[in-house]
Amino acid sequence: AARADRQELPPRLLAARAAYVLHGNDTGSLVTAAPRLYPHMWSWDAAFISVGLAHLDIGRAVAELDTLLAAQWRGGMLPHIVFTEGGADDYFPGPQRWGAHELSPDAPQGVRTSGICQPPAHAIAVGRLLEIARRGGALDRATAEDFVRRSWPKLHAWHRWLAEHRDPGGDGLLAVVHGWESGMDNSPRWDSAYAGVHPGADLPPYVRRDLRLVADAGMRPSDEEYDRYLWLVEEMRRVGYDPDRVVATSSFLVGDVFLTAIFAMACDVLAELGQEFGQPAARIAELEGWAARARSAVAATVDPATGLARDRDFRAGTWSGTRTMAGFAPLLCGGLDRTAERALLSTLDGPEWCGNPGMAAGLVPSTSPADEAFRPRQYWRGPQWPVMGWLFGWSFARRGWAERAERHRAEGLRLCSDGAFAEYYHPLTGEPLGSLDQSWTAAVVLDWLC
Ligand code: 2M8
Repeated sequence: AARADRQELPPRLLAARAAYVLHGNDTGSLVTAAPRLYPHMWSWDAAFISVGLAHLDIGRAVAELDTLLAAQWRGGMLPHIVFTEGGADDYFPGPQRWGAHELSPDAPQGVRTSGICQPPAHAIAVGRLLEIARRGGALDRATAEDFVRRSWPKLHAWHRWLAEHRDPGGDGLLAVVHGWESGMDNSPRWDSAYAGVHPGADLPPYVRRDLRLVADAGMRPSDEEYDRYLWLVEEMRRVGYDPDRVVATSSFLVGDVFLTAIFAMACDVLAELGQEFGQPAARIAELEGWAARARSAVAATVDPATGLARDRDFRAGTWSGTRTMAGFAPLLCGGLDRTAERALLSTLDGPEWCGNPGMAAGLVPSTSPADEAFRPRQYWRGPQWPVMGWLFGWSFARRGWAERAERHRAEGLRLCSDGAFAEYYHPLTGEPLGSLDQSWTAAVVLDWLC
């Protein structure tokens, strides 16, 4: 049960506060991921944020995704950060440190970005945005439908880039070249792969900014982790962000099972939108093929001993063994046989996960409280992330599990009813952690409420 000393805002007030947060973080052309810690646009944040914006103003929601798409790289990659004008020194690593535009001919003109990507949740957001718009008037519908037509080829190119450049095993399991690409930066999923990353003596010096912006530095990754994060950037700089040379040379190359599940779902949504909006049959067939490959690749990672899906370290040739939320990837995208799926669902409901009697709300924690890597206050090592709760709920609804989807919504709202819109929450106490007024948290709360 939620802690007695937590305030609980009534739904209407909570929705008003969520709208106020999105408005407050809006620079005009983009909604920053958070007011101080993340003063720029992040790729997958923008996807979730656009779903929240759709409840307030369809045109503004479309503009958010247009801003991201305008930063698409020549080969199709959507960059993980789009930097706000002028805001070079308020986040580290900023555009200078990435040097993407100086080093790569593929970087977009007129806007500065990082040189890596993030999970492809965008088509999922576009599908949801269209649903929301269709509940509104003719103008909303027309705006959203026009956007689907305009954005479809760009999203297809993004998916093609992933399928062509990030499938080093050739079986559909998509790889990340940096933990930041997974969006779950310091998850124990990556610990063993990061142990193989050895920062060179020539790693240029740097000063972190993030530690000054959270109440407790222990909520953020360690300095040793940051050295490795920056060393990987250095490696990519040295090959000019050429996508294939990056995959060939990066000392971190891990098949990310959660990103792959998101890709499978996003390909399905994009294929469906393509059918509806008369896009070329050959391209729709490509999407269906990528979805099928991704789905079976996700299922193939399952550990026979635990039933959980695993990441694959391509450099070391090993599977990851920790119990993180990524283990449930096959429940999101499907692909398991009935028996395996039932077993995984009961693991999800059991005491090591959502059914843990000590938890304040029954949302999937980033790491199982039963795992030795569990750190309840530290970022992706234990806290619950409302935005991930939304993704689980959305996927479950799509899979036809309405009751489970509704439970995620109710538990997510319970966690967020304090109105802090925290980046993440302590799973045992419900304490808000990380950044407050985090945009994607406000966005998913709005979608849950409206
Ligand atoms: C976090 O990641 C950034 C680096 O990309 C950071 O720690 O500076 C992650 O939670 C990531 O998933 C998220 O997109 C980003 C902005 O919310 O913050």
